[in-house]
Amino acid sequence: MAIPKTLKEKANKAMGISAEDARITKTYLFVAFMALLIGGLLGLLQGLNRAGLLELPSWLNYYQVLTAHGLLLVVVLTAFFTIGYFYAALSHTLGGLLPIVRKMAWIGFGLKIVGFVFAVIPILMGNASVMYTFYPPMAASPWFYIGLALIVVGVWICAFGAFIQVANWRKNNKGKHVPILSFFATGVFILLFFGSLPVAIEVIVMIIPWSFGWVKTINVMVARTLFWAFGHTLVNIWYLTAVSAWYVIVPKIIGGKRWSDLLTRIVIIALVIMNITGGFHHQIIDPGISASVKFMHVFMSLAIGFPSLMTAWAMFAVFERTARKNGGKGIVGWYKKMPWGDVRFLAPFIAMLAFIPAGAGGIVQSTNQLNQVVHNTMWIVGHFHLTLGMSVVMTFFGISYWLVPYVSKRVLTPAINKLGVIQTLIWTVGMIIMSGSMHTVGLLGSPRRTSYTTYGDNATALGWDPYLLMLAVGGTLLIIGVLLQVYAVINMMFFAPKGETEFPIAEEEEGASKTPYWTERWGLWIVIMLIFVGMAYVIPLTEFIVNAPPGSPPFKTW
Ligand code: HEM
Ligand SMILES: [Cu+2]
Repeated sequence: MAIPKTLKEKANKAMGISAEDARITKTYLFVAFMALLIGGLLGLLQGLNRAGLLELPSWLNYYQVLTAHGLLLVVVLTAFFTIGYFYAALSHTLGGLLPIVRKMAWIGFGLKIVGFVFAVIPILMGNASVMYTFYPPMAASPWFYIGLALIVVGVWICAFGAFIQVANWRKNNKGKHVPILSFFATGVFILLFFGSLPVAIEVIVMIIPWSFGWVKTINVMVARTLFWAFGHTLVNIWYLTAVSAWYVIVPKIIGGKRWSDLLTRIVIIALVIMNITGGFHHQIIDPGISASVKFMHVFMSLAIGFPSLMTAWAMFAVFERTARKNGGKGIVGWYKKMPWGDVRFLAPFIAMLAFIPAGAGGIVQSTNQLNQVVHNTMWIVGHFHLTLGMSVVMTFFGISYWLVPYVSKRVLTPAINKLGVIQTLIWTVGMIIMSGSMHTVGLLGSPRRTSYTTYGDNATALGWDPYLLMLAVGGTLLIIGVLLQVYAVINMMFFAPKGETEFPIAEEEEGASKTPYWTERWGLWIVIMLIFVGMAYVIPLTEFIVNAPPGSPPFKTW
């Protein structure tokens, strides 16, 4: 049994991905980059509007655009990219997808697309301008929420497909460690499943009956809390996906070795265990939550800083070691030996650098007193364009330059690589300008989620104008970046020269110590995670329900 199995795995590695597995990832990535294209264009409209340069027509409301921008980029782009990427990784490292797993990927795909159509029609009709957070008591058409529920179920089916694939491999490879990229995938899909349970309860149990009018009122605090138990986890799912490429892919691209396998696995386990428990840092201003519970959530949020610092350390250790091996000299002179002209390195490298100010901003927001200053201002929008729009998305861009050719059986040409380098620089400058002016104008009091207004020519509001103009300048550069990136993906998917592209996975260092087998005890990690989740949420949710204020009927505020 064991011999044909490994033979099949070897064949899979040597001959590249099977056509059926490739089709899954290719389709998921295609949808992800279409979401980037449409979402980016909507972002430009918002940016121009906020700068006072563009008045939206009466049939296209600012909040309608904002809802679509958020949903396309926060849900569609990220979910489709993550699943497409990790399914390719599972296929590559575990010897090809099982037929049942392939089927689940397609059923999940169908449900997500149908769900998206259900959600988008009410948005287009102006019946769902509730933004991607859809906080009650704002209420959209029930079909919007039914669409969201279908998307979540579609994601679950993909998560269970991944679990089946990994469990099958473990059964056939008793005592072996799951290959590192599939270990990352396991962590990500566990978080996706457990993290989306709360939002599924919010949408299916609470909001859908309420928006249909079957129940009259809703408990707003419970709904918000369930949303952020999910929303905060989602953020860290993106992060863990990006981090997987930093640990495993980037070292290979620069010709180096991976950092300690054991410590990498510990970072993954720590992120899975501690993630869901941080949700209240999005609700620091919310009433009815005791200071001690908020403090605990903030503590847990900051605890995630620890594995992040380990990551930063690990990355620079790998860079320096590799550069010195290639003849790099001096305390910092070794940086000259890095492959700066290779977009597969440059994009994720800048993404990592962006995480330094992005993480620092996150610590600011998690601090009670500072949160009062920046809450619901444009600062927050600056923050997540830096974290998601730069750290995460630029890593995804970097991945696309080998993953798209890999699944399309084509190659990255020097011309597209050059285009990618230019794209990376444009995106970097655009994001720095846009996010920088968002942070600044937020500190000056400009609110987020507010279309252009001068508040009757109030002096403070007029003082925001120069920054909002810079925001639009950054946004214009970004849309050029979007167009170049989508062009590169389409080219690599359908037009680049045929050929084999490698799935780059770095080896462990020679003489690395053996990773202990306890790292594979996912059952135990899940139990510990659930204990943490219980600690964080049982008491406040019980209080919200037992001492509930009067519930709220639905409101259409737009
Ligand atoms: C062409 C590039 C982009 C431009 C010009 C742009 C611009 C903007 C602007 C002006 C806002 C609204 C500010 C407000 O009124 O609150 C916004 C919101 C947002 N953007 Fe972007 N953005 C771009 C790309 C992205 C990307 C790549 C992502 C994530 C992957 C992203 C995620 C978001 C999110 C989550 C919101 C918040 C929506 C809400 O508050 O409901 N954006 N963007
Ligand atoms: Cu968070």
